[in-house]
Amino acid sequence: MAPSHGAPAAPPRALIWDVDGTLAETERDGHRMAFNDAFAAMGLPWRWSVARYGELLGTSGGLERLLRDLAERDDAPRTLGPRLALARELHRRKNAAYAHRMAADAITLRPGVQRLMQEARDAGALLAIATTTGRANVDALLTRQLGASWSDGFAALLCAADAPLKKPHPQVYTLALQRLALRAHEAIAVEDSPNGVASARAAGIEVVLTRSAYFESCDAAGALVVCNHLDAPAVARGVPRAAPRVQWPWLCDVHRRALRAPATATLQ
Ligand code: XBP
Ligand code: MG
Repeated sequence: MAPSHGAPAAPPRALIWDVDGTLAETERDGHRMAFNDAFAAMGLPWRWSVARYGELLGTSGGLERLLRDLAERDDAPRTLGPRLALARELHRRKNAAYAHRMAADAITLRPGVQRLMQEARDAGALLAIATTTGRANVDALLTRQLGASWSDGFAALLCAADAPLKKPHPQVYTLALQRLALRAHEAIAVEDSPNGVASARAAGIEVVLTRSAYFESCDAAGALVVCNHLDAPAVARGVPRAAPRVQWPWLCDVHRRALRAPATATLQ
């Protein structure tokens, strides 16, 4: 249960991170390009432009995204069995291509990600991951960016295989809370997209929205904090002055205020 209004709230005990778009620009510059690698490797003329991928991003999950695109194409298999088999093979190849791209250091972490992780850790908070992508994809990104023992720094890792009901469904966040043995008001999520914000909010967790390239002007409704990246100025619901960047003590403060006086205003 959340603390009663007006009661002092303890600092958050965990910071739960989304992966794609939040830790790095992996959608536009990683998965999209790896899907195109897979189309080329299978001799298919299809390519997803930056704009087309943006449309498809409303569908969470790479396999689900492929199936949506195939269903809209005249030149894809018409019957479900062959279409599913093609999507599965393309998805498998996409993940292999993605691993190659990540190993080549194609993508670096977004500004402020490592700093905020360290600040939370130094303050005694736990870190966790709650993502729609597969564990192998997270591993490919973070091994290159944080080193081979990156997972030692996280108390819980929840990926596609753990939570088949994809964002905006709250399953991945509900499971993360269970794994951490915490209640929703004891954690903060970091997300880059409306689907991600909706997922965390549906699990009862307050959210920092760090807008990624595809969501530069998305609706921030439901978010506690919104910023263009974690080292950029940030505004918080119900707090008149922007902060120069998202720092852990400030985040604890706005979270505490939110718990004491739940949402009356909405961020734009
Ligand atoms: C984003 C997703 C994923 C990736 C592709 O997840 O929706 O589907 O685009 O990865 P999040 P897969 O923002 O929650 O990290 O191909 O493994 O699905
Ligand atoms: Mg994301």
